[in-house]
Amino acid sequence: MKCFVGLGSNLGTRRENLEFAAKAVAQLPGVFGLKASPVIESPALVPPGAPAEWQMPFLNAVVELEWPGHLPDLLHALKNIESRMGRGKGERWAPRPIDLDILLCDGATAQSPELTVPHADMFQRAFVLEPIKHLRPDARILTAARRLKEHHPLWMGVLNLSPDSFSTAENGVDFKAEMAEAPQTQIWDLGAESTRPGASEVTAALEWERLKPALEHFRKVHRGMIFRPWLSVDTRHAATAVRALEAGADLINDVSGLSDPAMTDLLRRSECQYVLMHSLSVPADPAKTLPANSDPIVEVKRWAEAKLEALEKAGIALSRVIFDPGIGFGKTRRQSLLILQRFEEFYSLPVRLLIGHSRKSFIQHWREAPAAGRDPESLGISLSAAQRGADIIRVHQPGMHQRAFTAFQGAKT
Ligand code: A4P
Ligand code: MG
Repeated sequence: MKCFVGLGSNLGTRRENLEFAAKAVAQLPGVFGLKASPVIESPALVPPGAPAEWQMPFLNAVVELEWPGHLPDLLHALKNIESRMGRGKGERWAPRPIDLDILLCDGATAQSPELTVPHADMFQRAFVLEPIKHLRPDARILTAARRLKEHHPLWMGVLNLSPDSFSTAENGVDFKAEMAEAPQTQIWDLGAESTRPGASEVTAALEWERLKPALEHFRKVHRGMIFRPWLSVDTRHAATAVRALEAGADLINDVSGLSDPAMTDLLRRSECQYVLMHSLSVPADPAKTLPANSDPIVEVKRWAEAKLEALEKAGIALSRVIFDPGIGFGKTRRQSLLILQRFEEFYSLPVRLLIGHSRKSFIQHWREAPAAGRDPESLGISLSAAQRGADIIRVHQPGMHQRAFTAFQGAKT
């Protein structure tokens, strides 16, 4: 049966603890098909009156796996891993190198003090819902996560390989350096074609020439890791997407919103995740915007509903799809701003939501500045989007956004 196991660590080398425990779970006899959620960092939830030194931030993640036996046997196996990793019989909720909880199992429940499945508190806990929603984004989990006050968006860091882009990485990408700068980046988005207004179009061949070394480097740096960042490739060409998936990409970020008919076929044949973005033209044409007399949110949602229906009809599970309303693509400054202000209206769509506002020209609503000078405004918008429960936030300089958000959240609660 399919089971979801939650992992938490707030003592010692937290990331290594998660990795070690997940490998131990993967190696349990009969376990197969292990899939990992992204890792999120959250403040410790501690009981009232707990000592101040218990306030050590957690790393949390979820793994999905096939378990061949009964639930009590899985609990027993997990407790074994916990004790092998030095988890003592400490007080309830005390800091721990590892905590392994059974969250959900398909087709099985349990109801005793030794084992309650679904986990008794999972629908109230951001540190469970935020990672699990990226493995199982069903309506119940998405709704529960959005109702909570605490949110942990995934940060998607932009890595641009195109020489005419406004954020050029000069000699390809050094993932180790990027990750040292922004260790909590859960997704890296590699793009070889600039889509900003006025950019020239790039052939699929040139696109691949730029992407290939970066993808190979990414794979080498993360070989053998269970909790590695996801790699996204920003392309609207199915021919490029095929090669990227073969080279290990996890996600296709398609700013053209399925304009290449071969993309649907490709999605049917693969298991990747897919970002469906609303746009009217790529590269963005400032002259083509949504009609002035229409409600932009209604228009964009209607478009999304039709595309999602088409994807579903083509046999593509919506759990793999992420919708991005496409700030700045076919929208006036005011329309882009409205999308941010009324972001909650997109919650009725049955998928996760991504926001990509970073350095875009609508920011000049507040202040005229070239793209690279728009980071303070981008950061302000990120905090607002994170607070509203955007599932994924795509930014340049992800490290700065993560640090700001951690402080924002810490100061707020
Ligand atoms: N148990 C019952 N149901 C389950 C289940 N579904 N999975 C029993 C695992 N165990 C289950 O757990 C206590 C007993 O619960 C076990 O003997 C088992 O038979 P434990 O792991 O020994 O003790 P614990 O973890 O201190 O208690 P508990 O109640 O499991 O706490 P949680 O729910 O694990 O919460 N803050 C952040 N940000 N991130 C965290 O991961 N974790 C906790 C602990 C508190 N604050 C946190 C986090
Ligand atoms: Mg526990």
